[in-house]
Amino acid sequence: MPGTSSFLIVANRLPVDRVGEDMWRRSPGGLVTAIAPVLQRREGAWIGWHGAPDERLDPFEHDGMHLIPVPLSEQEVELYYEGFSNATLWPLYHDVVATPVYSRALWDAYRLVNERFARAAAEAAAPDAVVWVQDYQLQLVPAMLRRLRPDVRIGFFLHIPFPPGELFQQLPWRRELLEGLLGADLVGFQRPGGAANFIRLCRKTLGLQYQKHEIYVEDRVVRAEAFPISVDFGELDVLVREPHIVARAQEIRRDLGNPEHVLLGVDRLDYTKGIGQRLKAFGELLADGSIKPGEAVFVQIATPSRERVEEYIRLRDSIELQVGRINGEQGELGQQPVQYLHQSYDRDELAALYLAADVMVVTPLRDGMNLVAKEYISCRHDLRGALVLSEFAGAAEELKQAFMVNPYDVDGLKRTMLTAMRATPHDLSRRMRSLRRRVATYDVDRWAQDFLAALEA
Ligand code: GDG
Repeated sequence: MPGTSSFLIVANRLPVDRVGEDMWRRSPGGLVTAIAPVLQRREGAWIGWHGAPDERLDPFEHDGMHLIPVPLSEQEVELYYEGFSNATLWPLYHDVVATPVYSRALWDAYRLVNERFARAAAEAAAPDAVVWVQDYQLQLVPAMLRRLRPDVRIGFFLHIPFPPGELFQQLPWRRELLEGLLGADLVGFQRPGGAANFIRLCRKTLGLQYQKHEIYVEDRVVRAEAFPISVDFGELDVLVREPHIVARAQEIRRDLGNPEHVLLGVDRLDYTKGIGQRLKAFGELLADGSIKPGEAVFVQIATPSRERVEEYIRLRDSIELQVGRINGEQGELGQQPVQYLHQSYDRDELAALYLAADVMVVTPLRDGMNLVAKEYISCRHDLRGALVLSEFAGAAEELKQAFMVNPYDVDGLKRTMLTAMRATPHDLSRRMRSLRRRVATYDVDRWAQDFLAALEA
């Protein structure tokens, strides 16, 4: 029996975190920030795991959204989520910057959990519903759902990069993954390069014919195209003008000792984000005297992430060692050049930090998009502030006026950080004005509208 939702989001996680018995709060993170507003407007439902293992919950309402929890066992969290999603696909899709784990047990769990999500979607979807499946954890759902419900329109969006064939071909289950995605009517990517990689792989691995963005699968046409995700420019632009945010930004600078330059990094603590690279560059600038003691402070917010996955445990140790070394060698009593915070903050505090920072340092080794870069731009209506941006972030395709870097090139990174610190107000405002035009036009609404218009066309 079909369900009643004419619009469905299917994602690994529900867009909420539990804050007490039956108390929920909208969660931070790229995906939620982007999609929650769309769902509220469309009065649809969101299918996803609620975050606690071995627990079944009934559907519930939160913040104007109908939420349908999918249960996961403790073992599935380990094998499907921490395992195949975050120890296999995540590193494979990010240039193999860590070594992917290939294990049949992880794959079996991934398939099983994808099947459960597909069944939940099939039950909730009204006849001819629109179903929008999100991200790398659920790449088999489109084909599984199509088998159960050939009447629905299925879109899929990949938030992380789609790798070139040379890397993707490592995957023992490469055919199954491609076939899973091809169950969708529209497969969206962050960059045109991702769509091109996918199309080429479909031809090479599955022998499918294609023309431009269209792949021919039996009697169907599947479109593969880029839809660069964005942020809620308007909301941030209004928020940072509020007196309490302005006051907090000034207070942050005071607390840091009013240095000439505040540099800022905001990332999940993830090995793709290039946190070690930027700290190395900053540490060397202090050590070689390019930056005088007390002249600059680097604030690094590293939000806790995937804390049980081995690579992440190692990364945390290595970053914390590095921070300790820099502060130990370059600091003075009461003066620490790196302020490292392994904590989560609320939106207001992040906005105040963006406003307080002279130089935003975004240096991923590979990143689907990177919303932090776009959030920083949205907050700088004062046209001050410099964005240092890795050419390997999806955002680099759009944000050409940023100070571009190759994060693997330490000398280049040092030079660019200095250039950004010393840029004239005129240069900064010229760049920021153009960056803001781009993000204001292509905001998150535009992203969702473009994707859904293409899906429903
Ligand atoms: C994936 C892709 C793609 C971070 N710390 C806190 C916090 N955040 C928010 C940021 C930003 C989001 O989380 C992070 O988004 P990113 O895009 O930078 O990175 P991923 O988490 O890796 O996201 C990425 C994205 O999906 C969307 O498609 O851009 O490439 O990897 O919004 O502000 N938010 C709060 N407290 C924190 O401590 N409230």
